[in-house]
Amino acid sequence: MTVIRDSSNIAVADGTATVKGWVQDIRNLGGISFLTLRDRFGTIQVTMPKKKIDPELFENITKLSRESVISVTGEVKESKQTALGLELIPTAFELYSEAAVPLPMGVIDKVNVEMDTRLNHRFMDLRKPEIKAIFELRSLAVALVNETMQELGFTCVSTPKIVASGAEGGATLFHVDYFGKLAYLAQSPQLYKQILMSTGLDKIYEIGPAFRAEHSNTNRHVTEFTSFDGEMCWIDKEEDVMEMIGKIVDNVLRGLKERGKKQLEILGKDIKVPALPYPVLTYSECLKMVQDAGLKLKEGDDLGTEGEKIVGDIMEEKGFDLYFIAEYPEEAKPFYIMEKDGTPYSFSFDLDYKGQEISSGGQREHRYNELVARMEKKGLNPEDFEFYLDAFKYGMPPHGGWGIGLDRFIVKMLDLPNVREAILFPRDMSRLSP
Ligand code: AMO
Repeated sequence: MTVIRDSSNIAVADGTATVKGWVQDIRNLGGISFLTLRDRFGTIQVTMPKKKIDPELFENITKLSRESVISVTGEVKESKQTALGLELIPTAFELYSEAAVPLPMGVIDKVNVEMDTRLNHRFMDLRKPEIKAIFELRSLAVALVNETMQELGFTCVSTPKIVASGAEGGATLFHVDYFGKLAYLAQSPQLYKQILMSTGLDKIYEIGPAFRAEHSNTNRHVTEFTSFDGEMCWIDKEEDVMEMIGKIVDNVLRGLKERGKKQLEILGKDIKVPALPYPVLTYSECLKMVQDAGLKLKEGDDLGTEGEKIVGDIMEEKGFDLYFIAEYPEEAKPFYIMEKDGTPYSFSFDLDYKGQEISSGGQREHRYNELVARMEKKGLNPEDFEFYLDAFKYGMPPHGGWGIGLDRFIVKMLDLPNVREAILFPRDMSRLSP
């Protein structure tokens, strides 16, 4: 008999196996007891007919506390009553770590536990297969991004996270005391991915942490998120970047649907893979939709959570989950975005997924003088950005790029209610641990 679980966790010889894991549950029915042992693959039933088992072994196993970590060695038998089709009749066991009683929260109990309680005891929360499955899918998403980007000829880079200037506005900068000097935590790799465009590494990507001192507690903002950024040279227009994002997102969604079947089944979810190309709306069209729905927004305003939701509902009715919103007013976009000459608009876009922004990007201003002028228009001092501007003085190709919030991407893909569900140990205004 061969039982394949994990080479490190089960040894099968002549129907004898050793399985290591957590005691999920013990049921004593007098003459027979059952222990459910859980590992990362699922559960296996340890069956203990009292009369057939050494009395001391029976006594020691059945008095174990839930969530203790043990190994059980025994005889593997086929069993029609168990989900795995197998059961283990123990001949020996070893206790590695005894779990204290009571548990801070249950693993299999069907009671609703508040998100705060779950996050306070995240190690325990993650023992639930449906929570663990989210992070296995997230891991697969990262692997698929890496595969896709390498295939498309992008170079993977890592840029500094302790920085001298912020790119995404002063309000969300975290200050760091850097040996007596003021430094910041990087809000995005924006400045560095653009500097790299002047080097000949003309297609780069990064998956890394980004920090924002967000002063509001919402279900879509955290203070530390994972950003999947890309930047590419030689573009003619921002549509070239949008086409590239479409290709990448499509490949990742297809891969997740195919290779994440087991986890999706545990979660009871399916992934819809929208057809390419994703539709493109303009900001002005969206503003009108939102105003028609009764929101009091004026030209230049951010669509905001509510506005994005309204557009999302309209697009859902038309059968579109993923869509671009392009041509934002230049005043709504950062200094590094190129203005659409002679208009109040810019060569920028957001990618929205089921009524929520998951990415923004655009064509960058690569012309030195225009870039400095844009900085000044936004009230920034070009002297604070010398290290960045230098790269624009000595030959900078036209370029563009994007930043996708990986956490939000996973959340929208799986229809989770809160961005924190896709982050192992989320950080927000009121949470700094675990
Ligand atoms: P932006 O500021 O729009 O653009 O951020 C890009 C994407 O990052 C995610 N995101 C967040 N996710 C969770 N919590 C937050 N507080 C948070 N803030 C942002 C969102 C968002 O769409 N440099 C540009 C990108 C570019 O042009 O290349 C930038 O950072 O999914």
